[in-house]
Amino acid sequence: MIPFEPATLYPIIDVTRSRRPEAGLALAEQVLAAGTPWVQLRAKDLGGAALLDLARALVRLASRHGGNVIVNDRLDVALASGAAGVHLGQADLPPRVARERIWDREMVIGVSTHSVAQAIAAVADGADYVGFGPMYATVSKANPLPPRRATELRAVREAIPVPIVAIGGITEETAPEVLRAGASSVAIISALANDPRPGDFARRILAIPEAVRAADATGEMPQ
Ligand code: TZP
Ligand code: MG
Repeated sequence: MIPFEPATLYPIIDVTRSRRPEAGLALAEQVLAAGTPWVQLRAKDLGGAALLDLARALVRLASRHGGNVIVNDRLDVALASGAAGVHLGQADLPPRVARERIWDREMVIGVSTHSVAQAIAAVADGADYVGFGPMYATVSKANPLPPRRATELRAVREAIPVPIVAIGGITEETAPEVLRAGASSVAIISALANDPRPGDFARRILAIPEAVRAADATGEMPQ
């Protein structure tokens, strides 16, 4: 299995509602070219056939850049497209069942969680990483839960050994504090897609650890 070793940015290419598949691929190209190793495809409104076409195109694109694709919600599409992983919500297939269905295929399985208890359960059930959030108010998800607190994220960090991908309303301004609170990575939809230069946005998020190290050395906060 390709081990899930996330960079600080985990971009979600969301073609739900107004965003067209072609625009999603163009955005993905820019973040992959910037060096992002993992990209999630989220397409709540696409049927299986259209989603499979898009997932296959994204897998081809990612492999040209040495990147990997995780498909949101749909294990069947993840398997059929040759994606490296699947991301499951609390209402989707349980990770243990998904793992059984993969048979001899090795796949990264991520699970969305919203509490310490859910994070512990997800890892016990075979999650390779957990999503945690929402950290802030978000416009990208229907009926989001209230924002979680940084103290909850710290508690999740102490409770589980796998990478945590924080999500929900994260921006370039808030990403450093989320990473400092224990997230391995920040999952971002809108702040990335709305940036006029998504490749540069990705490069700046990917460079945060370096900026934090430099700031720690000089005693200044990273910009
Ligand atoms: N799950 C919790 S918040 C969220 C999802 C899928 C949406 C994140 O998008 P954005 O635009 O970065 O807030
Ligand atoms: Mg889901």
